[in-house]
Amino acid sequence: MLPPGRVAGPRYDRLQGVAPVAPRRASVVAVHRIMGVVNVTPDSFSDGGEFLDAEVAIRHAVELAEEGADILDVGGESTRPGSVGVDAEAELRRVLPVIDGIRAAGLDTRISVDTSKAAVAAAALDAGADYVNDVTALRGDPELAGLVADRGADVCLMHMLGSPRTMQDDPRYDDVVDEVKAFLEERLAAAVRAGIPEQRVELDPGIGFGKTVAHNLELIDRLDEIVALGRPVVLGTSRKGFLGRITGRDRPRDRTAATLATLVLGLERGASVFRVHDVAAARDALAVAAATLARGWPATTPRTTTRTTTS
Ligand code: HH2
Repeated sequence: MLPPGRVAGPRYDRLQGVAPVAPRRASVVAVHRIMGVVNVTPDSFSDGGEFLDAEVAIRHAVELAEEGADILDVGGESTRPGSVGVDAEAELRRVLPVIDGIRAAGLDTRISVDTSKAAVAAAALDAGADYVNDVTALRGDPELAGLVADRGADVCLMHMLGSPRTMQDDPRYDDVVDEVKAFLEERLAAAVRAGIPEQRVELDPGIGFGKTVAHNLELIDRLDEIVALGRPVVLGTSRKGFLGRITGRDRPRDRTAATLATLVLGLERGASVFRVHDVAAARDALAVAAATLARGWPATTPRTTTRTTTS
């Protein structure tokens, strides 16, 4: 029996030895997930070139899974401000061996492929990916929506103003949150019209994609308004430039602590999926934030870590 005023929910059922209370925001009840970034690129803004070799990328992916990633987001094309993109062949040469290698290593962690191209998504899904993370929200390739619908894959639709090449050239909005929300609502409707069940769609405000520092901060602060659209919200703040502008940290890898602040704020406002480079740190920060909001913590570690080798 729970004491008066205390509620059980999906997250709290897993907690042992503590009686949970209602969270401050009802949406926090949903279980959060960590999406670990696996960039197989020479030019990503924070880790470009580090994991271009497939073996190194596979080892990195296995480590992220051991650290607590629920999803591994494998990408072969940088979308950093000013980037021009690569063709499907080059992207496939980068991501396919890594997806194959993750599955060959015996990991059953979900894999998303960070692509806007139907040819890349099709091959990635064949190789064992389950989820398409499209920063163009199905606007980049007319074939992609139909493919996602046919394959029954999950999809993330992200907001971006313009294209990566031009998006940071003086972005302007009357009300950034209202405009991002209207865009995501329209793209969700388009996805459903293309035959993708609404339950398979997640939404992302696209932090840093055609936004000033002030726009990013307002989106994080008012994230609950995006959550109100009723689909899980993905938050991708990890190591991004606006954190460097605020903290004075020039090197993206020095922005972990700054990133953690945004995760906690995002969780409290109801975000569900956190796309991060630093999975272990994110896992701890989110665990403590979630326990605080739930007024409870797991009596035992909820995740068992097993070592998997890729050789
Ligand atoms: N951010 C990046 C790439 N993909 N996908 C979603 N859904 N949300 C994001 O915020 C997002 C994303 C950019 O980060 P990163 O992959 O680290 O850099 P790059 O694009 O330079 O490879």
